[in-house]
Amino acid sequence: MEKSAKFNLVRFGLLVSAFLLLVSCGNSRKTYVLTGRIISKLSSKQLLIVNNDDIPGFMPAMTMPYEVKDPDGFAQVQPEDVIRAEVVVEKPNQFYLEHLMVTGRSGAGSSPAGPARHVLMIGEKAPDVPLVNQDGKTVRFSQFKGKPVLLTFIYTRCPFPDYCPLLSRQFAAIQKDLAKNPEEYKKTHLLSISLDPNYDKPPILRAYGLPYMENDPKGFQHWDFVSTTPDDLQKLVGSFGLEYSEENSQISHSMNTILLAPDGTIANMWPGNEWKPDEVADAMRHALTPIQSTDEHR
Ligand SMILES: [Cu+2]
Repeated sequence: MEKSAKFNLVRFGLLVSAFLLLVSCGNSRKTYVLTGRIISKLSSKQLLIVNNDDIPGFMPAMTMPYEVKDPDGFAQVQPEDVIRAEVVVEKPNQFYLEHLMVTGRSGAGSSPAGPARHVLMIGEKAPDVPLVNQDGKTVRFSQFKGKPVLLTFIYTRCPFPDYCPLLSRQFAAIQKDLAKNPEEYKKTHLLSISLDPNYDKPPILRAYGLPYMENDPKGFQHWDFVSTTPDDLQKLVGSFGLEYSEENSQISHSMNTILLAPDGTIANMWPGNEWKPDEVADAMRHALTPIQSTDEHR
């Protein structure tokens, strides 16, 4: 098994090199979103053999090995998992996966123990748990029906500049971008959900959020900072595929930013922190304008 896998690796490696020579000209760092199913896992090399879907501009649909530079992500995946990840291409022949996220499980026979949580996939509906915002008011996803809602998970005490503070800065950029068009602004909404419900009470969320809206509290009409009960938080992070644990008031967490379509189903997800605010703002605008079909279905 191990031996034939190695043989295949060499074969795939050659194939992949050939492809990359064809498709990559520059040597600047590029990222692509990969979706696919894990065929096997080689822990000794931190390699995954993935049957990836078509990755426009990078690789047609095929089964090939990927090096993974995300030890936590690597540890949590297993064969048969359907994943979403970022392919980082540094040079024509150098690429690896980052920000791994399990979005589903393939194979009809599920394990007898059964997964403790169901990670939602695109098109599925998010659980409508009550959330309490910076003003102490209860809000729910369902009350934004008809609007695309962008949500992410943060906590106010997060000490890592590249984590929650970065996500909040990116949300601030999206808020500003959408505000340029009052119609779009009115019909969209942002939500930052706290990963630290015991500490992030309404006044703390309010004080945290204000600077991200240039200290204008009117910004809260378009961007709520919310927390929920620890139980409901577990439900949410489980549904959105976040890894999160708390130890001595230090929270370690992965990142995922989710776009809910106007009907409350998941329209898109951006794991990690390397997405661009304008790309996400564009996705929100896109979700805003339903595709007008001129075809008559009969
Ligand atoms: Cu954080």
